[in-house]
Amino acid sequence: EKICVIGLGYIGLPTSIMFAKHGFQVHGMDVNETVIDKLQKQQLHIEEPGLQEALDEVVAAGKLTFSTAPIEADVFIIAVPSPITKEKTANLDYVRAGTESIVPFVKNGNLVILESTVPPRTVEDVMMPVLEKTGLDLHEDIYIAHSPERVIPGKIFQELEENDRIVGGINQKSSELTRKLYKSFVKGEIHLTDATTAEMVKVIENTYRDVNIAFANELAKISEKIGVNAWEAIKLANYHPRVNIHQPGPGVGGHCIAVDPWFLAELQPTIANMITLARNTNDDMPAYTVDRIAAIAEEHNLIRPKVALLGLSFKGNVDDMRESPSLTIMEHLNKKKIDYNVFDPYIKDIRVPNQVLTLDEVTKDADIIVILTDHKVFKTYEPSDIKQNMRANIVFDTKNCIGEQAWREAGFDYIRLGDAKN
Ligand code: SAJ
Repeated sequence: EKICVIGLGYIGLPTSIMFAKHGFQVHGMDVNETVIDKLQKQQLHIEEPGLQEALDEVVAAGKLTFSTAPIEADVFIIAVPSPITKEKTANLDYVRAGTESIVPFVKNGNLVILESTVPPRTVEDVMMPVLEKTGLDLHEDIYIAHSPERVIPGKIFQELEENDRIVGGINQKSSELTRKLYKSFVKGEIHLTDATTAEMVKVIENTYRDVNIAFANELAKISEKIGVNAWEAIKLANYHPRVNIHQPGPGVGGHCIAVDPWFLAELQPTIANMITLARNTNDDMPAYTVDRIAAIAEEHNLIRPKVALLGLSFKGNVDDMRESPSLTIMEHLNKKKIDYNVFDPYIKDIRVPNQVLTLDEVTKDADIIVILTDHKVFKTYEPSDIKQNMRANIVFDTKNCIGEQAWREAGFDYIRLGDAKN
């Protein structure tokens, strides 16, 4: 069987590789010529553990090819971006264009699968009208399903295989054919439903996480006022068998959790009150973090504080800066005219103003270190060495991830977001 994958990003590329590894002939297409040029030379445009080796293996075996146009196939998988507009609505241009691009190639008996995360009803109301242009009877001649990706960057291959999967067809046969296809590499359960429910399931998973994080952030702010360490309180509450509160932090980044809740809010804005409030609560965290930085500087009588930001990626142990709270924090620091440099050991080229490429440079003559991302490697840094390099010795840990004791012992004033006890 032949599969054509539309869109070769964080989802499309690993998914192409998985199918290529499991007996399919796969063709990957992307409209970005640079991406295709690179992939044809077996070079990557994204970072993910294990991706290079896996790509080399399937390309060498002749199982995966690339070009900027789709080709005829038995199965088409659309894995294109579905970003958000300034007005907080889904931009479905790529989904539309991706679907348009396969219209000339889709024939009787084919299966078309959408993997991109989309507002519920997109398959029925946006994709199907485009597929009508094939002239085929969409309920008789071909099969259509939504099978949302649910993998986490950094562990994509493991999660592609191990996670349960949701498959929602426009009819039973579409669902079953899609399940059979993914069963070639998915070890988790594959649950069948209809297309619109599958779209809903994907979006509410991320919305659940966003609302839960907003709750944690609110608890952090309350804790700071009432003499409590929110991290400790949350940890203890989570020993309850039916409680699972997430962690506070400087904001919610990435291209999923900070985006998908809007896909629901957009559909029913007057009903989605809690979802909207949670989203705004998390979006306010970068400004809150900067207010805390300014307050810390004032409490320490620093007239012109110099801040060392550690962490640019939106979460720990990845190089992905998309929608990172760090970027918003930098904007707020600019507005407040607070001096800063930023360093991220995962990002090895200069991508933003004020970025430096070594720990030494970022801490040089700095007063306050602000930890913004929970990279594991931060815990291996030697506070006493860093101290030599700094002016004042304050560390503000927004992710509770560097280990308070070592920094205190080295003579740092250690301050944690959401903690009134320090
Ligand atoms: N964050 C917190 N507190 C927490 C957990 C996360 O502040 O307790 C922040 C992180 O620092 C980060 C953001 O939230 O800035 C999002 O990170 P994440 O690790 O929660 O999620 P993503 O965006 O990398 O991946 C999510 C995953 N969804 C769920 O866990 C429900 C993943 O399974 C999805 O496939 C992915 O979105 C997606 O593509 O939709």
